[in-house]
Amino acid sequence: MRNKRLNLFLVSLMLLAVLAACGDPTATTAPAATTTAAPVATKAATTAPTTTVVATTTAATTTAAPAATTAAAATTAASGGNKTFILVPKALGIPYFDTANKGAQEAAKELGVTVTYQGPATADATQQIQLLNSLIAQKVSGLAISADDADALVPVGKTAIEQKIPVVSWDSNIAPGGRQIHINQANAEDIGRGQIQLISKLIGGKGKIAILSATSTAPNQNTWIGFMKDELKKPENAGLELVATVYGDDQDEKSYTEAQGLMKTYPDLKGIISPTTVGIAASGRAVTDAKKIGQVIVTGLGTPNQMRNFVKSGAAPAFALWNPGDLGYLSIYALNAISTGQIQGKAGETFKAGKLGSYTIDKDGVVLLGKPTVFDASNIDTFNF
Ligand code: RAM
Repeated sequence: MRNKRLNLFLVSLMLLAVLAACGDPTATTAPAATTTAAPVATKAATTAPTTTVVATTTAATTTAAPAATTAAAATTAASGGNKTFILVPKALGIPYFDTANKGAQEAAKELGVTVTYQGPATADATQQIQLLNSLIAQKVSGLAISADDADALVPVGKTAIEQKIPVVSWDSNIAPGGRQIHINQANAEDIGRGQIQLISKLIGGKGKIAILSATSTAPNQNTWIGFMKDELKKPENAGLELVATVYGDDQDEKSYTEAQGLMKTYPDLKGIISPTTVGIAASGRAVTDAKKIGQVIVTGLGTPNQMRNFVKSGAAPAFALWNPGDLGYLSIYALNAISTGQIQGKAGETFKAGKLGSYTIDKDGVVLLGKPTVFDASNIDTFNF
């Protein structure tokens, strides 16, 4: 009798274990797999920034790919899709791009696709092209790229499109021909001219200013700088003198050193415009460390979380940006719309992008996210990214 009871107990235990193992795989595996895929890829590259991109790619794909496949398999069961899109930033390890990836993951969940986040260790076009070639060879379902060089990426973008792998650029454009759509964060002219208007307001319309940019080939920064220079030609900006444009390559230390160099070379410098989230934060720190708060004013494009202290201290009283999360979200919706044949990337076509609403492709193949926000002491605490 006792044996019989024991046997029954053991059988029940086994049954429970089997039932637990057969539980809904989409509920448990999919979210875990999706969230591990991205950080693993990021960590592999950021902890070893000196490794070549090939090593980075291998690390990212060997570790991220199986997880991504699991997620894809799980979502296939739930929604009938099995696409894996890749969100490619200019470089890994930059909070702005990490936030874009968060938005991309949100879109992926809504669309029932997988998005992995893979990029070069530094903002370098050659490394980015190597990575893209490897992703094409893996036959991924689509590429969303923030380009390190507009023209250098055209051939690789063309190859992908020829192989039926849709390509959108976002944030930093690939020249037409190398992508089907470009997702632009905001009107480039407004961004560029707005930067000069902002510094003029902050330093009272008079004095020496310098630009601390990202890399010298960065398509987005170069376009904005073009408009800044044009804005400086206006009579109302005659009091502003642009003395230098330097490049911190979207690397924190290099940007910091460049900001220090500007203050040394131009002791009477009044302002630094840094149209890059990496450069503006490094400039804020350099001005603070040099005890030049109020003497050298920093502005540009930054993330509220990185700039909050500099706004409060007065090192960077105001700056601008859009929501990078929305940019990543919209990019994945656009890529999915091409991938599913809803649109081909032609002017006038319209697609839906979840919570953001409908978007239309303009005559240049560009989709515009919206308008930038100016952050200052009055609103900085209401933003968290
Ligand atoms: C950096 C990158 C990115 C740019 C922002 C403003 O994060 O250079 O391309 O859009 O700054």
